[in-house]
Amino acid sequence: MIAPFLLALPLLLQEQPQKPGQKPEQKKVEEYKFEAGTEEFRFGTTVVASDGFEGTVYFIQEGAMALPNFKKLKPVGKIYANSLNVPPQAFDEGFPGITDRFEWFAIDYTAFFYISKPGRYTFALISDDGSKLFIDDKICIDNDGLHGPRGIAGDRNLKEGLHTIRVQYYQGPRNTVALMLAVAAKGEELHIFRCKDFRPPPGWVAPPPKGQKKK
Ligand SMILES: [Ca+2]
Repeated sequence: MIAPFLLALPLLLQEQPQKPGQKPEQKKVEEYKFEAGTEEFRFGTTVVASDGFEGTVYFIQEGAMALPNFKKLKPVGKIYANSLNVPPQAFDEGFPGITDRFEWFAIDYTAFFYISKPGRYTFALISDDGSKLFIDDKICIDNDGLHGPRGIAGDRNLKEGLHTIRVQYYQGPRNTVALMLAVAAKGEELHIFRCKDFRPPPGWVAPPPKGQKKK
């Protein structure tokens, strides 16, 4: 049994610009504490699960100062996780079953999630080194670059229904890592984002893709 982990980090609230090319505005918010939960703190396992994050692992060039262009890389394997909950820690084990590499790698995580209560949601992304959060293919948090544990928050209005989430992460040089994604609906405290908390209601059927006629 792993004890709950309380993380206290100053968070920057980041507002994404309306026009491409502009830098996001950043406001410092109060130091935030949240419980990281009691799961095992790792990036994921090779046990295939279709209802959480699917992470594709890549090797990146030594010396990388930012996230890679994933389209130009060949994947080395896949991992699966219900949440992204790796508090700041030393890391040297790599990915059992995939690779023992523990530095100069990147992971591209994707998942679907369902919003039952529409409204404004705050996300917080903590990483060592760089990371980015995309909701419905639009950037929500840019926490890229070679850096120690750093938390950035961003918010988004979400309609009822199914949404996509993508977290891109990279680890630069040895030996420390961190990757945590937290969420809060309006009036809630930030807590770890767990895919199982955002599943569609029983009996929900996905609408047909755009352009296809209903039968
Ligand atoms: Ca690092």
